[in-house]
Amino acid sequence: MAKELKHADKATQEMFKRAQQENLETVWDRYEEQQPQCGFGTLGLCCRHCSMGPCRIDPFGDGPQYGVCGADADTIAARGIARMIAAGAAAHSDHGRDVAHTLLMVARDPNSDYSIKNEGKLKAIAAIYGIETSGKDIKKIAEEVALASLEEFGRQEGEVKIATTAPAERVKLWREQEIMPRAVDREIVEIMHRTHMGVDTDYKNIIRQGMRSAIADGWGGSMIATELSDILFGLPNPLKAKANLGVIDPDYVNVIVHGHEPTLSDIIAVVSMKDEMKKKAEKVGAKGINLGGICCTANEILMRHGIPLTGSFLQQELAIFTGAIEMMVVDVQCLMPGLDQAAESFHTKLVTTSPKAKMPGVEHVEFHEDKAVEIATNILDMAIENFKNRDNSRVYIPDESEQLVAGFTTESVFQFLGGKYRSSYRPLNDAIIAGRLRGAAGVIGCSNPNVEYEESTISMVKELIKNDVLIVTTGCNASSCAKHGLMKPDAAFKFAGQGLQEICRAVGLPPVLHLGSCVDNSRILLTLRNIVSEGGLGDDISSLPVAGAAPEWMSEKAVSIGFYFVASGVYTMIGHPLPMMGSKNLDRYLTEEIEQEVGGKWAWEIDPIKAAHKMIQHIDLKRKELKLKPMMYEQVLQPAV
Ligand code: NFS
Ligand code: SF4
Repeated sequence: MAKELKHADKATQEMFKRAQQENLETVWDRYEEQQPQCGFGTLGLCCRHCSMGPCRIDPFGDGPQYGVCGADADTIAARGIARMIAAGAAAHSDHGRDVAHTLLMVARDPNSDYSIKNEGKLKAIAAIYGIETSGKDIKKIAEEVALASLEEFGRQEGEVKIATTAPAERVKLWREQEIMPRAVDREIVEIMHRTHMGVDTDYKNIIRQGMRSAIADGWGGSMIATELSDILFGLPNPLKAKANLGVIDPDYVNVIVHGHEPTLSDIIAVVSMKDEMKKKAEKVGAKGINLGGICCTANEILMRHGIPLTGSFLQQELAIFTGAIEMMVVDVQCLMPGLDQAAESFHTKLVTTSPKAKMPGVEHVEFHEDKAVEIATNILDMAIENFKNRDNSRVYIPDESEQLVAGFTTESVFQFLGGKYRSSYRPLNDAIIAGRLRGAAGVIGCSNPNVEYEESTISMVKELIKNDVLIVTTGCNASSCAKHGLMKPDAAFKFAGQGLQEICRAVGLPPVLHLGSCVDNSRILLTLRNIVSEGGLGDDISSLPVAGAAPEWMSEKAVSIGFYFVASGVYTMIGHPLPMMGSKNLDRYLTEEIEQEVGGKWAWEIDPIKAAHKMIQHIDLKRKELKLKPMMYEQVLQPAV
C-alpha cells in the first residue's frame, strides 16, 4: 500500500487516507504494485516495432547493443519518443478536428443547439485563411472557416496556414530547418511511417519529424481547438470560482464531467442550469444539480461558466470515493480505466459518451452534436434518477475548497495589464524591460504518481513567483495551483517577489494566471508571439526571457507540448526525463545541440527548486543577451546546482 501524500492539497490527503481505511484501490496503490518498473522501458531501450523482436539494448554495455534488425540505442530511443509525439499530437488534434466539425454543423444546420458566440474571433480566423467577410452572412463565414480549418488536417501539399501566425523569424527558421508542418494528419502519419521497422534510423532526423508534428499540434490542431472553441462557446473572461473536492455538495445531485472536449461538457453545463432540471432534481429530494469537472474539460467549463473544478487527473477516483457522485460522464483522454472499479464500489453511474472511448461493461450513451440538448438532458435525467441509490452512511466529503480567478486568454490578460481602455502588451513588455518583472514561465501539465503529488508543481511555482517570474498555467497544473491558493489575487502578497507584487497590486491579478485546458497551451504560444510583436524584447520567441516546465508530466500529449515549445524556441524543463536516457547521443541532442537548430532545448531536473533556478538562469541569460536593466529588486538567489 502507498504511503501518505504529504504534499497534496488537504482534500486529497484526507480522501486518500479514507480510501486506504476502506480498502479502496487508487492509482497510487497500483503504482506501488508496479514497482520496480522496467528499466529498459524507462530508458527507452526496448523496441517492439516488428516481430523479429521485441528487442532491448543493454544499458551497461555488457549485453546486446543492437536489435535483431541492427537498430542501436539512439534509433530505438528516438523512435519511441517520436511515437509519443505522434500519439500526443493526434489526441490534441483530433479534439481540434471535432470542434471544427461542430462549427461546420452549426454553420449548416439552422436548428443546431450550438451557436456562434464570438463573431469577432470568427472574423479574425477568417482573415488568417484569406476568407472575405465583409457583407457576408455569419453562417457562411463560419462554414468557410470550418472548411479551411478541416483542410489543415488533410491537405497534401503546402503548409499549416494557422502556423504562419508565429513570428516571421520563427516561420523562416522552421522553413529553413524543413520542419514547417504541411498538414496535421500528414505529419503524424509520417512519424508512424518513419518509425516502422527499417525506415528512418538517424535519431536527429527522427526527432526533427517529431518536432514538425509537434508544431502541427501546438500551432495547428490545438490552436484550432482553442480558437474554434472560443468562437462556439465564447471567449473566456476572468471570473471567480472554487476548486477541490469540497465543491461536492451532499444536498444536490452531483454530476462530474471528465475528459476534454467542450462540445459535450459545455452543453451539459448549460442544460444543468435550466430551471426545469432543478425542478426535476427537487422532485427526488435534492436541491438541484451540482455540476463539477475533472481534468481539462473542467478547465473548459470553469473558464466559460464558472463551474467549479472538482479535481485534477489524480483525483478522479477520489471524487467517486466521496460516495456523493450520482454520475461521472466521460468523453475522451486521461480517463483512468480504474474508474470502472471505483464506480462499482459506490452507487456512482459511470457513462461513456464517445465512440472513441468505451469501457467494457460501462453504460454508453453516445453523444451526437446534432442532438446535443436532448442527449445532455437524458444524461442528467439518469443522474437525477440515481440520487435515490446514494447510501448516505457512506458519504464523506472533505470540507476543503479554494477560491480562484480563472479565465485568462491571450486577449484578456493584456486588457488587464494595459488597463481597461488600452488593450496592449506594452505594459507587460515594459515591466520586463524595466526589471520589475524578471520574465514569464509557463508551468503546465499533468500529475503523476511517480513523484510526490503536487510537491514539484507547487514548490516550483512558488520559487518562480518569489523571483518575480509571472506564471501562466493550464491543465492539471492549473488545478493544483488553484487548490493551493495560488490563483487568488492576494497570493501575490504572500508569495511573490516585490516587483511582481507591485504589478499584481496595480491591476488586481493573481501571480499565477489560469489560461485554460491543455489545448489552450496554444494561448501561451500566441501570448509569446504578441510579446515579440509588441517590440523591445528581440524579434523571435527564442530571444524572450521566458521558460516552460511540466514538473509532473505524465501523458504523451505532454511530450508533444514540450516539443512544440522547444521547437518554438523555449527552454523547457521537466521533472523525470523523457524515456530515452539510454541513448547518450539523444540526451545530448535534446538538451544541448537542438538549441542550435531551433533556439529552444530540453532540461530534466527532478528537484523542483533546482529546476526553478535553472529556469531563472535561462531567463537571466536572455535578459543579459537583450541588454536589459538589472532587476529592480534583486533577490538573493540560490544558485542552481
Ligand atoms: Ni493535459 Fe488534460 Fe491533465 Fe495532463 Fe490529462 S487532463 S490534456 S494530459 S493529465 S494536464
Ligand atoms: Fe527489434 Fe528492429 Fe524489430 Fe525493433 S524493429 S523489434 S529493434 S528487430
